[in-house]
Amino acid sequence: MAGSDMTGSDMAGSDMAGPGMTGNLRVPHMSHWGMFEAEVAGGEVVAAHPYHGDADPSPVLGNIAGSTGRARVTGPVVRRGWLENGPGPSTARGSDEFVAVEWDELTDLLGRELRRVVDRHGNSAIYGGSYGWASAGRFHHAQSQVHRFLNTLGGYTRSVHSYSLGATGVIMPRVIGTHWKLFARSTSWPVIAENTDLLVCFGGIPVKNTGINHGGTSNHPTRGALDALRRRGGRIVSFSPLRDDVSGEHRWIASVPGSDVAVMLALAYVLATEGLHDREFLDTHCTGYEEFEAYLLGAADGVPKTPAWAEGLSGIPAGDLEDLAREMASRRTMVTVTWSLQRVRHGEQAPWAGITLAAMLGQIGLPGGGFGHGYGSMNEPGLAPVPYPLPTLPQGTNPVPDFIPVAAISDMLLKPGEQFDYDGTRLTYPDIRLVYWAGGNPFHHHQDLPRLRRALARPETIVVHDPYWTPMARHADIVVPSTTSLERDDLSCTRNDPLLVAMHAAVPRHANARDDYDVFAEIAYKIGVGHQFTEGRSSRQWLEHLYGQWREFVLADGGDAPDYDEFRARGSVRMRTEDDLVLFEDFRENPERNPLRTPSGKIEIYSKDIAGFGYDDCGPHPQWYEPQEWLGGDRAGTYPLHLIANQPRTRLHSQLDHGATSQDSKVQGREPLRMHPDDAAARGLTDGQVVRVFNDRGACLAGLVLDDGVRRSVVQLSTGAWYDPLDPSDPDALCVHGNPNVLTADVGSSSLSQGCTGQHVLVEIEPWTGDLPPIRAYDPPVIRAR
Ligand SMILES: Nc1nc2c(c(=O)[nH]1)N[C@H]1C(S)=C(S)[C@@H](COP(=O)(O)OP(=O)(O)OC[C@H]3O[C@@H](n4cnc5c(=O)[nH]c(N)nc54)[C@H](O)[C@@H]3O)O[C@H]1N2
Ligand SMILES: Nc1nc2c(c(=O)[nH]1)N[C@H]1C(S)=C(S)[C@@H](COP(=O)(O)OP(=O)(O)OC[C@H]3O[C@@H](n4cnc5c(=O)[nH]c(N)nc54)[C@H](O)[C@@H]3O)O[C@H]1N2
Ligand SMILES: [Mo]
Repeated sequence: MAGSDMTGSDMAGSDMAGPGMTGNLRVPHMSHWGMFEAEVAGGEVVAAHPYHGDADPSPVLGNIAGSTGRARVTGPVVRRGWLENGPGPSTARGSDEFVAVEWDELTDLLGRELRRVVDRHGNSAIYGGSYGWASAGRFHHAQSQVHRFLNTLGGYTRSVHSYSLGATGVIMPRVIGTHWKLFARSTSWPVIAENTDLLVCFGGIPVKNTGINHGGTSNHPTRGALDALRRRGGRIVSFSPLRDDVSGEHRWIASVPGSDVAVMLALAYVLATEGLHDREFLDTHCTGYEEFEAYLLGAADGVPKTPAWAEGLSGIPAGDLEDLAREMASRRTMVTVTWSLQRVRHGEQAPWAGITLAAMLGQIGLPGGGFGHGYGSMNEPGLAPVPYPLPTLPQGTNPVPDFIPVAAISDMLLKPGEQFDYDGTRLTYPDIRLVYWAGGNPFHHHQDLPRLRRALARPETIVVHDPYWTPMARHADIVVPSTTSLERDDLSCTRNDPLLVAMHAAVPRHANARDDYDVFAEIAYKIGVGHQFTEGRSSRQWLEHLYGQWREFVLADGGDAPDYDEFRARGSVRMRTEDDLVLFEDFRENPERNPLRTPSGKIEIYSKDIAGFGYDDCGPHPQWYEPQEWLGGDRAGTYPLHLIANQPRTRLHSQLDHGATSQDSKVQGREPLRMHPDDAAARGLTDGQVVRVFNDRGACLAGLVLDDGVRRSVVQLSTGAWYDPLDPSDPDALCVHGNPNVLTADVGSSSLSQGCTGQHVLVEIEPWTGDLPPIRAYDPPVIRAR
């Protein structure tokens, strides 16, 4: 375990927390898309300067300057219908007007409503799953705050796993005993750059995504590592519908979206039939290869998974697959799978088949060989972890047993009392009366927004904390105006970054906004649980307390960390990291002494537990299931374009969609949709035109961008344009802005994981011939005084 030493502050001697060249104040700060100095003038952030140590800062920083005062919730408000008629289901959510109230009235009202629901229906009637990324910073992290708050009230129905990794989070623990170690203890970028000969990437390694890291990051090494690998003579092969999923030189294989598992099986078939697989590794480190091989060769179902079979599904010539399989077996090869491949129906199969293919190559645990999941999905994979726990606000305990897989939100609200399958159990949807959201935007993250709107009409009360008038805030009954991280002191760090950063408030609180912590504390005091929530500490005292706890770990580890005031003044502290990791190196060396946390201690190519569940949509070994939303099926007869709803290049999710970088990418104010010129010509469409994208679930407008780096019959429309219904009172309204989730299906990945499947959807596209409706998404709703 090599480690870099502790060198104290990385910013000592830099111009952080002092005046910069323009004479304006600059303070150190952190966002999920990187560390920066906020330059402040006239009470506003006028520039976000990337941290000088960052090799490849994210362009998303460009959204910050000048944007943080727009679209803000300026004071507490309550929906008129709720205020006048009291709690109850309502289809007026999303089109009703709001009434401005005083803070004292708002916290009274919230306290009383929470008490009512708990007393009458019990704590499980509160949904506090509250998924979402919120902002960087360990203390003011909105999820931690809302969960701690609801726990002091006696708990809430929670959610498990994420929209990011719904399928992986359930399948990988069963196959390799963990899912997070795949990212946090992944083979490091320098090891890949120095050792990998052939990087075979399913979904590419999109550098655009590595700008982001949950909780922040001080460096972005991906682009540099890929360049270093190529300079050494390493090669990159990318299976992807988009050429630019790998930046720079590589071999682009434009396979049919959703066909990756078929391709992986065909590569495995060549290895198995030509004796290129590592029988010894499969015997010593894996279980169930025999069952899988029987399926592969067709003994199980009469269909050998040959390259010719895969050609029919993927469009990739069988000969190319044969050559690639042989090359993979002859060189140091790493197989990588992006997270997007599991955000689809049957999402378990791609990572499971990927690790099985890597196991057959026998290079798992060798430097630069084996398997990777999430290189190019997030900055974290490939970065060195820190060896001690991070400062963490304790969330208390939640005694309520009810939970849902996170993407089952609409199902839960629409089907109280109904049963469903999840990971080998039968769960029952609780009867939710109150939904409490802080730090997330379901109108960004959830599928089939028309259905979500119907679901959100069901509860009696919806509470949303957000700094901005997001579509979710518009659908709330009670809207709590939060500060942004730029208005608060905090501290930030993540498990794979060497810097603990002192985030300094750059600007005063906007209008009548308050920190989530202060709002929760006030409600908690009003209902008699104040001390449990605050433990008597102010925000500033919490920061010092959390820092102090963390400092103990560092000192015990022989490191050097200054006291709190000195830390604030320096701006950051550098931690030790575990450099040059190789994923599963220990397990490879000695699988008996370092077993995986699976039932067999080995890689489970076949899972007896999953066999026991008997699911028809997730069997006991990786296999090919025909997707619903793909070009190979009947539905493509009606909706012949495969839309990829991937992560936006120009922002994080829906955050700061009104910022400069995001706005610069829009076409006539609409979200850009990329299409191959041939597909456009076939429909009489031209570059820069506004188009209508539709299927039987919904429709949106988008701005056309022609690009021959998009596979034919595929279009790409990223997530994140704020939902902007032409008629806000109609759940089926056209979104005039370009939110792809009006089109996506609200269907779980499988009975096993019930994860988000928003990445793929079939659509048709036609010219928009009507008048161009204005974008109103960033304008606040109607708010009246009492
Ligand atoms: N079709 C499709 N849909 C997808 C995906 C896909 O690939 N395709 N990807 C999915 C994935 S991976 C994810 S992670 C989700 C992301 O979905 P979300 O995480 O819900 O999206 P964000 O836009 O990051 O929402 C964060 C919200 O927190 C607010 N916020 C920021 N700071 C604070 C604060 O201090 N306090 C409070 N109270 N609020 C704050 C922001 O204003 C914003 O509204 O989307 C998912 N949706
Ligand atoms: N700039 C930016 N970066 C982000 C985010 C963001 O909002 N903005 N969000 C972050 C979050 S929360 C997450 S979870 C990660 C998500 O990380 P991912 O889910 O990996 O990211 P995506 O961009 O959705 O998808 C990556 C690429 O997969 C390709 N792809 C899609 N379907 C298929 C397929 O069937 N086969 C193959 N071979 N390729 C396919 C698409 O071309 C797409 O560009 O991204 C993170 N990074
Ligand atoms: Mo995510």
